[in-house]
Amino acid sequence: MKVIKADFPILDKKVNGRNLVYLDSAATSQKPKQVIDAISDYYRNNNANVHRGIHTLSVEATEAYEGARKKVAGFVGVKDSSEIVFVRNATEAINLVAYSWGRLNIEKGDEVVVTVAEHHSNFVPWQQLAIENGATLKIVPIDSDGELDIEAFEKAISSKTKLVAFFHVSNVLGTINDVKRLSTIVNRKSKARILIDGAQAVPHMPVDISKIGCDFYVFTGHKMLGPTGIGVLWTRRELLSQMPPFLFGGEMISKVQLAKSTWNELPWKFEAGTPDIAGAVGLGAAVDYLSKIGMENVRKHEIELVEYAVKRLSKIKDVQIIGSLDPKKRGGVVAFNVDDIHAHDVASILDSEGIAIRSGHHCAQPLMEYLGIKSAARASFYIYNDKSDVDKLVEGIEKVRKVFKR
Ligand code: C6P
Repeated sequence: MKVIKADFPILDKKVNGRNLVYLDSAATSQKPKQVIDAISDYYRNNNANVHRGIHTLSVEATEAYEGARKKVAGFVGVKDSSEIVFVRNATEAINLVAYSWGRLNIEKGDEVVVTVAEHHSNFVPWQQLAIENGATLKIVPIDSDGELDIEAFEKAISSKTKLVAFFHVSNVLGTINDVKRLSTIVNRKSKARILIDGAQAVPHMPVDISKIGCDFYVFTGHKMLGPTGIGVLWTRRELLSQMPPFLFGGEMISKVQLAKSTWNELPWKFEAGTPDIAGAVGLGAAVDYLSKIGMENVRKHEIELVEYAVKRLSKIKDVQIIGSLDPKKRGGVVAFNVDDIHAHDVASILDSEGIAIRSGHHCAQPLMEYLGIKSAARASFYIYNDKSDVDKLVEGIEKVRKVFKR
């Protein structure tokens, strides 16, 4: 894959007098000019509210918004685009399920299964639901290689299980779950619903939701070259039809009377108020951009980069890499610690060299507790990174060691 840094205007920026080396795409990706231009073009030429007006601009805006939904559906193997609900982000998608489906279906004595490596967004909503409705939250551990303990996973599922929620790709370990295999286990052992958090998967590898065997799949636009403020919930139509609305008000209604109201068709029943139209347009452009490269090529590129990063980082004295060292088993994130130096110190020295990484608990405090660490530094890669970025990271870490006299 050819790395096209020139498509990403922000990569020309100097940070602390150095060329920016952006290694924080797992937090949010940078945006190519094609996405920035699509959003700007929408506001310049087509801006109006959707589904409301008869006038030309409103028709254009509606076409742009619904066209983006079709693109997104096609990108993840969904045939019926009315199963794609636009929300703000992955977090809102999970909350939508927890509030709408969860509070209706999970009762005292039921069990909800999650893994210890979930992002808070796929942990706290279920923990909260379990507390409120008197259900039990079961937490599946990981092994020393950062892989899910499949035996424990299988054991955790029973006839009492009502929901199983797990990540597709971990934002800390990089671990890629075999989501099809996990879904098969759940479907064989129970009637539980399955929710998959694809926030770190859809931007980085081919994902065909129709082949997984899950019930809910969520992802977020800003990590896949799209703008912030737009995310996606996929659910089967049959399930969506049974679920009550999450938010009430304009757009999501069919008829409002003094005594009662009825709900709009799918997916608009779940899209209350004026949606993020420009966000959807931007996400559509991001999908076009990624499709042109090909997700197989994106994945291949990241395997190469991670392989190189793991090779170089493991040669630095005092660097401990978290998770598997096998690049084929992990996504484009490499979390690490440099001896006992706090990850924030690592990140701020790297920042002084123009290198952006994330540090801290990565919104995965249960995992940090399980691993017995307080924080970690994390470099995460995407299509605009190349091996020279890894080299700069390595030089930066050597500087950290020098500053701390290691
Ligand atoms: N992880 C990270 O730096 P939102 O914020 O809703 O768009 O995405 C939440 C989310 C859910 N699941 C996983 C696996 C994630 O990695 C994230 C976001 C960022 O790791 C920001 S905390």
